[in-house]
Amino acid sequence: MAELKEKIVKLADPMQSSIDQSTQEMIRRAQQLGVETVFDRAVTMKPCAIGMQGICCKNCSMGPCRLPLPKDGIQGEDTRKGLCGATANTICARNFIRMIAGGAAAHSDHGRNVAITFLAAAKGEVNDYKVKDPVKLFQIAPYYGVATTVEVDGVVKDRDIREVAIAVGEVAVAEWGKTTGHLHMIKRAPQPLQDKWAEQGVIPRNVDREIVEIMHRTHMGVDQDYKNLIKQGTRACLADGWGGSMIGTDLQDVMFGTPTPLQAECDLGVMKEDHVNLIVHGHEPLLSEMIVAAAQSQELIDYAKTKGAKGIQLSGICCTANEVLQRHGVPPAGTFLQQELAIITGACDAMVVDVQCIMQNLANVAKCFHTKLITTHPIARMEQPNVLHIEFDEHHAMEDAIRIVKIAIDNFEKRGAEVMIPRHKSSQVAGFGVESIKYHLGGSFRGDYFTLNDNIINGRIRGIAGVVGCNNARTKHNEEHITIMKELIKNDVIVLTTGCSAIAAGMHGLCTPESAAVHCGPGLREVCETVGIPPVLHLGSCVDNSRILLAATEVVKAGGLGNDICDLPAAGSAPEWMSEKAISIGHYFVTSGVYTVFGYHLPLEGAPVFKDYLYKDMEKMYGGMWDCEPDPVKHAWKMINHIDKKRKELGIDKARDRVLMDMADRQALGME
Ligand code: NFS
Repeated sequence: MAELKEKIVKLADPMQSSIDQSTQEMIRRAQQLGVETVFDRAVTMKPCAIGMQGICCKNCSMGPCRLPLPKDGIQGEDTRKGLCGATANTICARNFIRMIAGGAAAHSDHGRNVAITFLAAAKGEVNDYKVKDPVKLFQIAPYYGVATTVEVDGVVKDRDIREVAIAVGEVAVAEWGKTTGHLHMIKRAPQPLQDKWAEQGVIPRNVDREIVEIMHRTHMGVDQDYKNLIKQGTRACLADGWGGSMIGTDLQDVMFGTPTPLQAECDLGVMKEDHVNLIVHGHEPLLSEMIVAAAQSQELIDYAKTKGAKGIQLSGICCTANEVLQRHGVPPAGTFLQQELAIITGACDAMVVDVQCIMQNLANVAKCFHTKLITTHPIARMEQPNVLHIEFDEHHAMEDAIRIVKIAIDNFEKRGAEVMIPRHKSSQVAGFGVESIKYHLGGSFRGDYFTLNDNIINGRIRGIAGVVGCNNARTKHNEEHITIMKELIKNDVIVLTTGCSAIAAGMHGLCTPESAAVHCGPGLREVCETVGIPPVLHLGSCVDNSRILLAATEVVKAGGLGNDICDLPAAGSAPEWMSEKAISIGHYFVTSGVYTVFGYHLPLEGAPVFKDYLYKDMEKMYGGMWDCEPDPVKHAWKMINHIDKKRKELGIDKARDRVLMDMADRQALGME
């Protein structure tokens, strides 16, 4: 530890690094113990200014070619070029769509693993997974081109569940590599949006092909037209949002249960000093589902007691946290930026990781404590000797899970004296989805999106915002997420959230129905209080952004708010984005018709023509467009202004004026 301390020249200021007390406390604690964290590294290492502008090309060994913008901007013709002649726009577009390829690959490979396991479960080849939600299976089957009924002797009957599951599984797995046709899920989008995609020629063929084609087109000397390059980026991101991610969400719901709202705690304070603390971190819920079951088994709880613990406290980090939260109420211990801090509590007996968003430095931090760090995925291993690798296999999933929980229990006794768990935790309601929004805002009587639409039309709800995505050590942890969400709900915009943004909302108390009275404008508050929902609805992990696409489609279908997603008074946001997955998500939101604002920065500044194409021309093609605004209040207002513009176009801006300004009018509208 002393060695580490010497290496760090400058340390992060805890107060400037995060708005969370728990995070601030743990950064301070790490510094006292001489354990380096991402917050300290962000102080010592500055990002590359040319890379940030998106105009460094390292796709061949004649480079890297760097094309920074001249200090006084471009005067006259832009003559910048790399050795091969590649322009700034070409380089920037190549880099941008390679990010889309990375993001779409990560989400979609997750979806593929789920689909493969689902098919094996349907065929009875694995014992630990089953169809838990046959209702959802029958609901989605038609989108996979699978019939749910059969006629026997003139009588129409439901098909056998196993038969339907096998057929859905086979179609799903084939979506990654089929040789003809287009992705099935595209048909779930509103027809005008499908028409736009057809007109632009961007309907994805299969998931893998669109990602591979990005790598081909961006290879040295292939596609040299930024418009054509981003067109392929569009195909690939649609193959993510309306493909790999959507299939992942669908089949996880069928196998593990469609989430329904439930209450849970959140933040590092969910860890318990007198319990075995096991943390699941990563993204794919295939193993973590089994770990939840194992950790709740009486046998293992009793085993933990024999080791002197009062029980087993399971918690999560990143999107695995969201997966086990939304289906089982397992509390998230923290966001992406809190992963090292969870170990620094000294109370983490084991952290089990699968894929994505796992910092390599975890192994260095774990070395300073008793924590067993366990990798489980064949594609994500760590070289350090203190890391244990237990390769997860769906054929003996439960066995693996039991082994992992036992390792955590056995490690409980080895804890050192240096335990410090922050006391902070908050309560939240999570587990919303397309189905539960329908139920909560439509009621069991109506069971549809009409009530939500009514409330948007009459102005109680000004609009809908999707606030999603990561944390980024280059911004103050959680500040942008929380400031933007508060500004939106204060102005009657209901927020749908996923990913680390959702964990941030949970930590800051925005995912409780009670927060409506504290933070909301009068219209949204009234709706939340009447139906008992939080103003910020937690819709799950980042692959569950597909739920937001489908919720938006339901709003379109319910009527009264235009014919397409781009007509809705809605906007998207990723305030503290960090990963390539966020770029893929951002672009599928834009090309599905959503005005999408990113915080921090976008790697586009070095290619103003390409940037303009994304910020302005996209709207003409798809109805949505990119934007970037690091200031959180301005960021929120860009979204609100867009929502107001859409309300005006729909002719419902007047209703809102009356609602908020004149009580008599509200009574006349039957709203009081
Ligand atoms: Ni999304 Fe989830 Fe978090 Fe960002 Fe990483 S966990 S998939 S990428 S950091 S939101």
